[in-house]
Amino acid sequence: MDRKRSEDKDAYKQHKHGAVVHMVEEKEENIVPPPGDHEGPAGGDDVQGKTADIPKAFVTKGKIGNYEPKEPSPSHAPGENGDPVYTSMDEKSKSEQEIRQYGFNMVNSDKIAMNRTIPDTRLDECKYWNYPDKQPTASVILVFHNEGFSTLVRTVHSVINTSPKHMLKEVVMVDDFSDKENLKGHLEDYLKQFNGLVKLYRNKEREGLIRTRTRGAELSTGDVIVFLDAHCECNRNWLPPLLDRIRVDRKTMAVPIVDGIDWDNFQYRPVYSTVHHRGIFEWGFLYKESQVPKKELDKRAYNSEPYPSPTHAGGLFAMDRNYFFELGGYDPGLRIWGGENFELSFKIWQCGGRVEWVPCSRVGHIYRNFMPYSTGQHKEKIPVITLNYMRVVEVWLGEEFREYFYTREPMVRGYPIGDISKQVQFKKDNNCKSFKWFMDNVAYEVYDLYPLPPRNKAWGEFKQKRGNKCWDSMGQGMGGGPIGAYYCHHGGSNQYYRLNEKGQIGTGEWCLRTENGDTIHIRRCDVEPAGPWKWDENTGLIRNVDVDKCVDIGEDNLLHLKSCDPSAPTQLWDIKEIYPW
Ligand code: UD2
Ligand code: MN
Repeated sequence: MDRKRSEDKDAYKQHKHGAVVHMVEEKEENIVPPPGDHEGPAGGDDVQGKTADIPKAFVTKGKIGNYEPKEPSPSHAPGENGDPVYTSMDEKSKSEQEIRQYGFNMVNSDKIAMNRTIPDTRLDECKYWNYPDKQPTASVILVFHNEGFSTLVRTVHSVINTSPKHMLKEVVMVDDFSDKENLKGHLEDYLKQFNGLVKLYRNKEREGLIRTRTRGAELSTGDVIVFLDAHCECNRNWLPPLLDRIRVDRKTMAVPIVDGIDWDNFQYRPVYSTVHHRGIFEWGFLYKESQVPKKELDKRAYNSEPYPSPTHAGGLFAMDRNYFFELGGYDPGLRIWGGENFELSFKIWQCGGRVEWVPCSRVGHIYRNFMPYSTGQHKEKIPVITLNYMRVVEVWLGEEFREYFYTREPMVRGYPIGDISKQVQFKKDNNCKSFKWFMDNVAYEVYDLYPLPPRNKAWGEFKQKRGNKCWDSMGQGMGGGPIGAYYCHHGGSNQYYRLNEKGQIGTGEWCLRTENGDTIHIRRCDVEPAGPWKWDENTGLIRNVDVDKCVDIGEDNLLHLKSCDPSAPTQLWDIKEIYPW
């Protein structure tokens, strides 16, 4: 695998997997007792104001809500109730082959019914909401590139089975130039059973998920566009609570809670059960989720009501179709995969709309074990994801906040990102608010969870002044074993560190620290002490001020803290900027 490609894949892993969730211990909260009569959702003041004269969703005590489905009768088929299914010994090699192709175990998926049942993962209170009958109609848009067949069509079945008929105008499928044979004529034939409710379009070339979604929106005819990934299973009554928020305020992006479905055994697992979370980010724009500040929750009368969120993971959300286009849709300069979630959320918040997470709407999503497709033939020397982030940063962050991104990703500063004049003009024409406003009023917990990074003093490869070894993470990630020194490859990635004015040494979103006064490990930045480290440019010594020792290469090729010795070539370091582009 060439380095560029493998960097894209690493970036993918970090961006949506593994490091995704800012873990917060889930405490059992008191679930609100059976709800009493209440007109809601209370929402924010602005929403209340605008909606004084239109019908509201409401809760009735002990009486099941108007769109609640009947509980399905239990069956013993594989995967029912979201239970796991397993691969037998004779299926092993076939399933491994499928996993390599799709990132999912299709052998197991093929055993599961198209209309399998999944557990109800909502708060109990969700059953008692009543939603006005008159709702905007929805076009559910599924874009796909080389997806497995049964997971793809199970998504279609699930959308249709779980949506009230009069609310679902159509399912719009857009094939982003797949080359898998089973997605060709066979798919058209399969979709005939839906009698025209499901429409299939195909791209003439690979556009990436972002442009393909915009095309799907253009081809849609419903009032609201609802995007889902092409490997989802919708939970009970997921659609009305999303549409209802848009009915009340058309400038709301409504986001369901995304449960997990296992890529191997297809077990359906709730992501959070009682503690509400919302989407945020750190300064390299890795997507994070964290507990919703109490202040926001307290504005609501019921624990099952929607709450505002700075951003979302990207794949699953509903929006007024015209509003999407009033905002210019996605920036067409974004490529293939990544960053579009930030672009749209920042644009919405800064230009007068809002993003809400809706606890009573839950949809399961299969998280892949790896990205099975390439991010396309691009001439770029940096990952497309980073390039996308740069476009978002340049348009929406403004001078002050843009700097924090470049502090976190100094290597890409100045990389050409193409024309952004249309986006900048849009922001001006619409008097969109500043990123500082957004930070102070919407995403304020980010200040605490991911403090603004101090400026870099030096960054790049930490290379021996006399010798040819560089600091190297040696495949160790956050929480892992000690880092070492290895022959310099000048390619960044695992040999790429930053020293800042506060004396922290960082790599990616993490910091380096010693716990035992001997070896050096990758740990969270907020765990004190992360150093401080002092680099003496003249001698080259890098001293850990806490233990008053210097970084040395041990016999074992790991970095160790030893008594400082400016004559030891294993202790003398240059910090050299690298620009692989
Ligand atoms: C997450 C989002 C995803 C998208 C992505 C990029 C969730 C659950 N998923 O990654 O929706 O926002 O982040 O930020 O929030 N696809 C194409 N063309 C391509 C590549 C992908 O049509 O060139 C399709 C693909 O078949 C799928 C959808 O786009 O239906 C999303 O791709 P993914 O599932 O690989 O992304 P995911 O879930 O890792
Ligand atoms: Mn996905």
